[in-house]
Amino acid sequence: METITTKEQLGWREDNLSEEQIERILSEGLSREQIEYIRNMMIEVKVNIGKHLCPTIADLEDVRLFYLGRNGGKITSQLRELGKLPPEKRSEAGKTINIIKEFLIALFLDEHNKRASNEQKERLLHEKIDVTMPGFIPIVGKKHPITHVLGQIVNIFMSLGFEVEEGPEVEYSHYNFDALNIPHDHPARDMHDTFYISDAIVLRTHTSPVQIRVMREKKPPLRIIAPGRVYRRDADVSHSPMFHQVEGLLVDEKTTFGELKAVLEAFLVAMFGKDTPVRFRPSFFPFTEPSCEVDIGCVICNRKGCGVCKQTGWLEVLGAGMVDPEVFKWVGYDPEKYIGFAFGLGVERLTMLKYGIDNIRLFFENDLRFLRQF
Ligand code: 2NL
Repeated sequence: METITTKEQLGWREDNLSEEQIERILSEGLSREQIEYIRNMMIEVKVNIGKHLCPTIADLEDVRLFYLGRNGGKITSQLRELGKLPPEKRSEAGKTINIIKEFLIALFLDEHNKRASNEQKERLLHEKIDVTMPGFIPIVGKKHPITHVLGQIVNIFMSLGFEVEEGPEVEYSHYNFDALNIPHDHPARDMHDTFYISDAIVLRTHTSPVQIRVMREKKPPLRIIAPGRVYRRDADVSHSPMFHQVEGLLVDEKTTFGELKAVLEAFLVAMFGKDTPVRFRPSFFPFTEPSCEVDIGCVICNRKGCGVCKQTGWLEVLGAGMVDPEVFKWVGYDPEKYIGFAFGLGVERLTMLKYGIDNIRLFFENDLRFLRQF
């Protein structure tokens, strides 16, 4: 059988193959029949991927799969069936089909690249970006009004030298009630007013137990605030079963009621403005003696009298007093040596007064129309 190793032997006038491809074929020393087979196969494939037959990458892929697809591709199948040929024919047929496979892989890659760059050119030609179109405004979150006001309160007291302390929301009734001199028959201890986890464990009804814990661990002087969630069995327009409180405590060897007044006045002026009227009224708490309640001039009606201040011109914003010696005894402080003041405020109530909100439930319904206003 004639083996072809030079171009002259081929005697082709017009080549459908490149110089490199011809050299590659000649290097294998194939028969004329095999070489014609390669050339005819390349012509067939080129016709099938001619521009008008498969203009897009997807069309090209269909043709590629027809020849090179893993399952049933024409060339792939031929490679698989080499084993069925008589042994003396296998080698030459194998070389032939592998050359075709090699040429086809290169051809499809080349055609793919041509189409890809054409498709991009087309797209860029027709795609227009209107830079004058309005953009999308991203939805930006913001702080919950309670978080916002709680942060303000904490910042004001920190500027007055108070440190922030935290403690558990599930608390011993000992720390929540007994330590604070709250008698066993006090209505606050009732199952109807307090969430009991068990006989001895409650959801804290105020953050005072945080201060009890700190006093048990640290010696005076002490200047702390305890912000956090508290729980009471109560629900109406001004009460929520969960709300936020900030309590404060200062303990030293010489502490006066005048200092209590100065600290709370400084806080209220920082919170509500420098001309805010402040007044102290006598009151009672089991954990302070003497005790007082603190009012500010009504921010809604400017002390003329309105529905919010119930025609009194004043709004109650704080409870406070000098720490009862019984509390000091409970935590192991000498009541003859130490004296202190304490205060407490409800964050929801303060926020409602500050913004003129008439229903506490608005804070917990997650209605963005409400929350976005702050
Ligand atoms: C109110 C009244 C108050 C306290 C809280 C307190 C804490 C300790 C000792 C003594 Cl550890 N007192 N806290 C004192 C007076 C009033 O809160 O109306 N809160 C919303």
